[in-house]
Amino acid sequence: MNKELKEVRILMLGESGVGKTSLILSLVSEQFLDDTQDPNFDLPAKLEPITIPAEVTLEKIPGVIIDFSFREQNEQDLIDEIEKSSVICLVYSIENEDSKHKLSSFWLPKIEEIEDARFNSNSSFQDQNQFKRPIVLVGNKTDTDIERTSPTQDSVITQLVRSHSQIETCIMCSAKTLKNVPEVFYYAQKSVLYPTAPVFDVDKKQLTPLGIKCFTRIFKLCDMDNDGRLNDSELNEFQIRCFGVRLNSSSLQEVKSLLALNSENLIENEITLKGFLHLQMLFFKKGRHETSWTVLKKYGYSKNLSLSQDYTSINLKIPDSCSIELSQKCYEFLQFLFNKFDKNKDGCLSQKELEELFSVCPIMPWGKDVHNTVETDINGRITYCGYLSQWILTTYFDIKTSTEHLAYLGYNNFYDENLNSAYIVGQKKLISQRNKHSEMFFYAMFMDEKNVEKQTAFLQGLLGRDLVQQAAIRSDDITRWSCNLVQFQNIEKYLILKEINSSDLEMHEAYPPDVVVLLYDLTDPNSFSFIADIFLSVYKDRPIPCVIVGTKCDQTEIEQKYPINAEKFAELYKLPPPQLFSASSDMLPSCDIFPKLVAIASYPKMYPMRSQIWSFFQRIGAAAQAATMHRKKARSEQTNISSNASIFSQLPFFSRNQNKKHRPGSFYNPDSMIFRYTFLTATCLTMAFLLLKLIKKR
Ligand SMILES: Nc1nc2c(ncn2[C@@H]2O[C@H](COP(=O)(O)OP(=O)(O)OP(=O)(O)O)[C@@H](O)[C@H]2O)c(=O)[nH]1
Ligand SMILES: [Mg+2]
Repeated sequence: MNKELKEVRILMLGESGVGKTSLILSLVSEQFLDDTQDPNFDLPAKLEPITIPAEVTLEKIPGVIIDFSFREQNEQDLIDEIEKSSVICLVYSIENEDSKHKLSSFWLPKIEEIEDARFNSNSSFQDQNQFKRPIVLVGNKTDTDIERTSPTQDSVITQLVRSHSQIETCIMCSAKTLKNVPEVFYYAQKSVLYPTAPVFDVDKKQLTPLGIKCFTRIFKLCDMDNDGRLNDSELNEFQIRCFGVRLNSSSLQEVKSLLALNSENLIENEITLKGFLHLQMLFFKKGRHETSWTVLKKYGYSKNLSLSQDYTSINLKIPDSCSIELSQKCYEFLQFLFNKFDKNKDGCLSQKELEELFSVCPIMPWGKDVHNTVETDINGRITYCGYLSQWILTTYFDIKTSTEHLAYLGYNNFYDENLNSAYIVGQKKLISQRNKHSEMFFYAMFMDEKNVEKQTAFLQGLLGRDLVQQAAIRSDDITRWSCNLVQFQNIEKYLILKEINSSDLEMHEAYPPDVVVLLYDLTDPNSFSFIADIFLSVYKDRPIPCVIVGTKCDQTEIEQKYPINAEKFAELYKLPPPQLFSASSDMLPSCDIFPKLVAIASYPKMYPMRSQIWSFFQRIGAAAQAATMHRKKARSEQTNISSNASIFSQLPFFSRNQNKKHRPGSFYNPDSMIFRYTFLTATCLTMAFLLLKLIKKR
């Protein structure tokens, strides 16, 4: 059912006296009201609009029949009515040659002129492949010449149908004998609901390029195992999805024998894309437009063959203060897609595989920069984690685009439901109300705009790339985002890093960050004053956690030109102790900063207590191990901490990470050593206590 179409508006046009009003009256009253026989009856020039109730129409969409008469109306009325109509019934009388010739000399050019003016005034029509409204040619008064009852007998009419693609069909009828009168209105409705022109080229007798594109997408979505063919089970699923019934074996055989006429239509008894397109073409050739249109509509297409608004959008109430996240169902769909297109099963999507995955979308949505935004393997192929990261990023910042892509990729048909279930209304954007169990977090970074390379280093650090790897990135492909899965204790979160500068401060309102990272360059003496000023002017009084991070910690630190140093500054404003970061290949990238950011964002309510909390934990020596997920080594070294542990015991030991030489990827963490010693001592003491108790009892 086409929800976008509220009614089918049928406009009756043609020369005066051809029988437009009579046809409508004959349909409604089921009898011919003959004004020539009854001197007391005068046919009105024009009837009021007549409604055809939804119950008796195709697809339960009501119809409205509009009469037109130049006896009462003028040219402007004609323009207005044509613009409002869905279909035009262009009537001529077979007993009146002039009414037939006026079709080509006046009516068809006039309609075309009005359509063209509409197209030119709204260029988006052409962009969206909007199509001109269909025309049904109606030859009335067949009762006057019983020899001429078929339009094919008339060379003028045959020629007109050939030369005007807008003419959907031609039908002969008689208002007097009621012959074919209901059919006139049935075909008019049909031409609106199942139009030929967008899908099938009548002249060439083949599918239009746009029709081919749409059916190719449908074929690819149905080809669940991505082998380029539809097997019986895929074909049956398609059949059930579109028509609600299975294909019985004899109909299946019938379809296949029809296709077998061309060897390219079937391979090993399975239907190829060529065969599928051939089948759709046959439906149009045989006038079974509704069969193909049922398929097209099921896969989201509206009558101009663009995906309908209903199919590509969501209808969810998202309070201003809330963000939206991908649902479990959506993750499962994305996982299915990944597996379907990861043909060589190497756990990564190569550029070719990625292009195939998105080949059902109008354009390839992920540019080259995606390789520098999310995790890839050493050959630059996107890993599963990287693939999900990019979806999360797009969803967070551009839900409309993300939703459209899901629609093109067939989410609606995969689950046979709309896109609402692809999302959950997520965490509160306000930091104080945020739910710590949300799927992901968002971090903003703030940096000195003059030092662009620092930002890239930090963004790429999240992806585990050192300076050597970063040097290979082309300047055009440098991004201002990155996203990766980060693990902090037993919490796994996608961490989004967004680089901002002083001109992007309004980002805070639209996408409030969980944590602001203030980066300064340890080797630039003016660097700290910049972020200190930013903190004091922008963040001091905001409830957003801020972390100061000194970059290039592999180099010799130079004293900053600022009255107090970073540690004192952090202490004064109750910030966590400043952290260090280096992207140098012989040091890190020092990825331990990223789990710490997750830790802060996980417990934002602790933030107002700021440094007291951290110093308290420093004193008691509680420690937690944190590591980024994308390093497998880190996984195996991970300490298992009970998920029932109190919120306090989960807080990371947040001392400044000293400028120690770490083996790349080893994630050696002095904090976790303290934890282990504490744990060992506590265990020994408990055991000694139990032993003493036992001895005493005896
Ligand atoms: N024999 C015959 N006469 C018809 C038929 N349909 C209409 N007429 C007659 O043709 C004449 C014109 O019919 P109308 O229905 O008024 O024609 P119209 O197209 O509405 O004309 P305008 O309102 O002037 O534009 C009337 O006398 C009708 O009785 C038909 O099927 N057969
Ligand atoms: Mg009339």
